[in-house]
Amino acid sequence: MDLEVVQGDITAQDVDAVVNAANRAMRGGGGVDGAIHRAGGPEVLEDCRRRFPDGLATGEAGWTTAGHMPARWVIHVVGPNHTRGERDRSLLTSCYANALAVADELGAGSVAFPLVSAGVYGWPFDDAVAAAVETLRSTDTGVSLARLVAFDARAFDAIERRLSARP
Ligand code: AR6
Repeated sequence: MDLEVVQGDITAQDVDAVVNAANRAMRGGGGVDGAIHRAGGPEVLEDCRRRFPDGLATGEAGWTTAGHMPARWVIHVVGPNHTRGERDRSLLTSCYANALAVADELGAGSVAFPLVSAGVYGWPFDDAVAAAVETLRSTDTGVSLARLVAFDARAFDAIERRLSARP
């Protein structure tokens, strides 16, 4: 699998699936989640209600339509809320592993990821980057392209440094 970093908006990525940093309620929110629901339109929320009437547990992943975005699917994950005391790192790494498993079920060849939990949920930034890169590198998957989407230059530089730290 190719693992790359770009700087930009995850909603604009021309990939099969974009990953959403959602919350357990799965009814929208701020950050990536807000951007995805705005760009995808109301059918994303309708699909969330239909497919996830009880929401989604922390660390898990599930898919909906991507509505009006270039991608075909949104793979929603719920990262741990570090700010509120959810500090079990395996809940963060499982977001990436479970998202790849859902991508495999869908037959998605390319998937764009945000830095899950690195925003509102307050996971220490460098470790959020490390968890993303190490899990995407080590998970067995049929996905051929995983793209980490950095929202700003700081995130881009941090991801690029981590990617080049080891082949
Ligand atoms: N494209 C790419 N990255 C983005 C974008 C974007 N459009 N917008 C923000 N980021 P966050 P979390 C970056 O807060 O920490 C929501 O309210 C951002 O700079 O979106 O998992 C949900 O509903 C940061 O590096 O997700 C939940 O309640 C990273 O994406 C809660 O926030 C993740 O930031 C989830 O918090």
